[in-house]
Amino acid sequence: MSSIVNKYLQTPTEVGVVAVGFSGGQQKDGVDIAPQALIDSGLLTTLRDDLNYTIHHDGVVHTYTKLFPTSDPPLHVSGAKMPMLKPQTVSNATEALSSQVYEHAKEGRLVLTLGGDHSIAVGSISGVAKAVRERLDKEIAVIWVDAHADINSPQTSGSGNIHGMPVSYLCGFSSAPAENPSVFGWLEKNHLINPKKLVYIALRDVDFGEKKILRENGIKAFSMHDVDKHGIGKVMEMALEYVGDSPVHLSFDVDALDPMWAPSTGTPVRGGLTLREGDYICECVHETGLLVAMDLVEVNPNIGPRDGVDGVLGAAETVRAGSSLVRCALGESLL
Ligand SMILES: [Mn+2]
Repeated sequence: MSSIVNKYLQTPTEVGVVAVGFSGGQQKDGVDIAPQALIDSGLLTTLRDDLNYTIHHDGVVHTYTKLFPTSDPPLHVSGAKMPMLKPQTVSNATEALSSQVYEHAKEGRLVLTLGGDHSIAVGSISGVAKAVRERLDKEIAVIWVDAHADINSPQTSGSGNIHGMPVSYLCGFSSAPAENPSVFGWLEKNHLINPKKLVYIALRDVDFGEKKILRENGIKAFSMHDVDKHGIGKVMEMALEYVGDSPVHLSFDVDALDPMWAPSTGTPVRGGLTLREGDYICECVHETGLLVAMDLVEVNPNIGPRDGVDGVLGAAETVRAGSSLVRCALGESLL
């Protein structure tokens, strides 16, 4: 059990786990089987047996298929180059997830969301933001660790994939489109985050339109350039100073890690974090005692070179890396 005292959780030894087998925010199958792969690798047992957490988990990997509309055509939004893909599917799934996460967070538990693609952060972060406002009258800070900024609006997106847009919706830069107001129409003001309390780490593949959004809104970001320049130690010092004493939601996209460490992910980008640097980020966040929620997303066990015998090479490695990140954020330490 960690010796760090958590400042904001009412029951810091309890973790609410939501397993989200959802891939609708992008095009590749497989990211939906990640939660089961993480659980099968022993992640939850380790949290219980080695880190002494009480785990609240319904034992279900949620796919939300009952909530999917029978037809979900691409949504052409005014001013957009590409239509939004599976808009109602993503909206419905994240709405349900938001309530699930909210139910755990309002009890004062740490919430761990296992994805799934990164579109699910619209659900997890909104649920935590709402619960923390109600319970503590505070705004959360979000530490978004990712190769990508995921802050496209439907207008700036070059693909229409919603996993590249969650931050835009969470910041309130985008909202339900006039062409179909039921898409993310469920997002209320108390679900949103303050862009001034958002900090990125490990960015290295940011679209032109996203760079403009980051600049114009003065959003704090540490790219891989900053990690190279200052080292991960100094970057974490600066990132945590920026966060101050706000409750922290850590949203970790496994593609923040270099493909050498996490090859099985949908949009790998070379030049990323080492596994140790990723673990270090999580250890530092744990040590603050501010962590109230974590997402681990974009592990895709179907992606990677095939060896013809056991299936995908690199999948087990990526699952192990993801599992390590979660354990570090929840208090596993080297000594
Ligand atoms: Mn992402």
